Amino acid sequence: MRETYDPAEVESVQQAHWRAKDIYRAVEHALDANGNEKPKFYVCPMLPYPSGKLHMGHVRNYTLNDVLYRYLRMRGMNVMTPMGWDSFGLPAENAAIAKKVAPAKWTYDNIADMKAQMEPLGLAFDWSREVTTCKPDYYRWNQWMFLKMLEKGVAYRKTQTVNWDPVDHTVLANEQVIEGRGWRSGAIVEKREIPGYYLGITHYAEELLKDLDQLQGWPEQVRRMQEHWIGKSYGVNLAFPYELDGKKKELRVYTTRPDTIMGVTFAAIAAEHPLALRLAKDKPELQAFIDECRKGSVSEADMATMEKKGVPTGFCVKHPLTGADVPVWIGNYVLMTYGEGAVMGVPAHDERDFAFALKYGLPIKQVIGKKGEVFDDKVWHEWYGEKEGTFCVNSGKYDGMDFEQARDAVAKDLEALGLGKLQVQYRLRDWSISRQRYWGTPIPMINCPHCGPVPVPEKDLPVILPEDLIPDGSGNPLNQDEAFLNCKCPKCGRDAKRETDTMDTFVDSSWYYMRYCSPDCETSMVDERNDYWMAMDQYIGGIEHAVLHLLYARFWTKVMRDLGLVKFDEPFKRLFTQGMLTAECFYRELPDGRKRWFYPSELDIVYDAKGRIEKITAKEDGLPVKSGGIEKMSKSKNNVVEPSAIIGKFGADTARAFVMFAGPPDQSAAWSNSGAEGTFRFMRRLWNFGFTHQDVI
Ligand code: LSU
Repeated sequence: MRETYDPAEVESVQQAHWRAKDIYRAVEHALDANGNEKPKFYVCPMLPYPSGKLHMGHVRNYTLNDVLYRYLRMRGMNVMTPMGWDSFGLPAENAAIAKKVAPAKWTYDNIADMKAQMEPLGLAFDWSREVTTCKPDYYRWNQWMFLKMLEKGVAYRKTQTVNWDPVDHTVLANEQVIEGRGWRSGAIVEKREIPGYYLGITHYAEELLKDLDQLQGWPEQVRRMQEHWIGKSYGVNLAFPYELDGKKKELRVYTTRPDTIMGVTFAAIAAEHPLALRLAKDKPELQAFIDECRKGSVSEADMATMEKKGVPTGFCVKHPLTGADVPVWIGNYVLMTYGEGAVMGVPAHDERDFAFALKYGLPIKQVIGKKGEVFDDKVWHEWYGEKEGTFCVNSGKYDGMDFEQARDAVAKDLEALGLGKLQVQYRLRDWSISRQRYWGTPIPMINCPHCGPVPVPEKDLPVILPEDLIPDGSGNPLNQDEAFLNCKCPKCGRDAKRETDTMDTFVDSSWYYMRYCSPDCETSMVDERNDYWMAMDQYIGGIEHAVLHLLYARFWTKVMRDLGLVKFDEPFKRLFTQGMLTAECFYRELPDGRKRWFYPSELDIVYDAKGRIEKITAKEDGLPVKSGGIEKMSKSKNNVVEPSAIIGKFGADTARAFVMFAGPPDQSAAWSNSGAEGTFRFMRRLWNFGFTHQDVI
């Protein structure tokens, strides 16, 4: 043992020793010294997108994982922890467009770079289990599962209104539409009716909700977020009858507030509602409004914030209980894809309807009262929308009833008339997995001009994605790739075309953690090794995946269970969500009001005796620079701390110890150079202590 602490030497020698002995390879059913089977423990961090740069946030996530691994291994458990690459998706495709290289090359190069950046950290990963989701030996099982889901009716094709970017020629997910424009092209997003494949996650809505109770090892916050997302509500599905073209028809709406039914003063329908399209035939001005509504996004969030507009159709439906005329409006805030594509307008007790009625001078009729409160029909007050501690007024026989009494009584009366019934509804929508993009798992379907969409036979899997195409931003290059495109219909044998849409990348992350258990299995998606390691004992990752990834993975597991592939209901017994790493950022205001952000290395920073900043100046001109406070590490603010720089300066043990000492692991923690130096001094003291006492240790 040397007297001076030289992390570079210690770490490289030690890591070479670990590698030579392959000591992190995990084996099923390992035995202890007495020949007894050790208890197993599967701890897994969320795998990275191979962006090319390892982030300090990754270091925190993976070090937490590593510490738990080492602790439990020392406690005599058979611990396994793997690593892999979430390597399909838009970042690779966009980088490919910008750099004019194939996304495959960009991705594989980045994986190699990131692996090289991870290596010096000395993490205890069992690399023999590495999973790369963009490789055919992995994604073939996405395709296989898709076919199984299709057989079971869990996967299906449907044409639905989606966000369409007219410049990038692709469908955008709701979160990719920012203020009505495509996030990449900036083009005003249009609504389009596009066919795509959906996974029936809503079949599992009730179980996904109920099983949250099993997940006591998850943060309460994450369980609540999933509960909210699933959004179970009890309401009434009811009909407003009308007559048109000599036929008796019904306008159906769903409401969670049947207690307000006597306050209905209008009905609003979506622009694509069949009734709207029918009425527009007689009234051209309606068609103009419908066309206007076609622009704009279909996200719920945008619906909530956009300016509400509407046009009266001049047509009336009948109130189901009173028979009174209810005027029908077309409203830009009503979505065809949510509920029935029509809503009952109760302006006195719904904030959106209230704004709409004020704007268009529609009657506002109070039907809910609260003790000691006076109703005012000019200004919205929170209590108008409440259903706790309120009672019906101006509602005839329902007067005085509370919410539940009124809901049940109204439902009963509607049912007796054959015009409605109680219905449970979920906010959760089926998962749209089709992406009009190249860099993803090909959807294993063949479009035949005679037979329609036909599934690729199982024996022909995988459908291989060509890796040499270079997208230019004008749409999916698979559409131009004859070798990929042309095939024979498996049903009739005539010429057909392959489906060119690919799957959402969240499909890849829905089960990668199971593939780690049997990464080399060629005959099936998972094998008995998965039964040994799963369910996972501890999952560690960011809170940003609280809803999407963690919900999809739970759903996917339940489908696998129903196919007899696994025996458990829930994939992750315990979940830990680490906090973000933050760092101070520095800026100077430019004459035009924008901010120029400086890297800390471009500055001279003078600290006072207590470590507080006294003065900041730029090296280039000696003029003052301001502190922008502590913010999430972000490229745009130039406050990203590079792990390799820290490891180079202080060694991996300091980087690892710093992120562990920086604060409670579930809370955000601020990076500071002085803190890193302090940690380094601590490591040196520890080394000196070991050196001094080496004969005792
Ligand atoms: N590939 C997905 C992903 O988030 C995960 C998959 C399971 C859907 C954490 C930080 C992040 C996550 C950062 C892990 C960057 C991998 C990452 N992380 N801070 N990939 O590469 O904490 O929460 O983005 O647990 O700044 O690192 O992140 S990722």
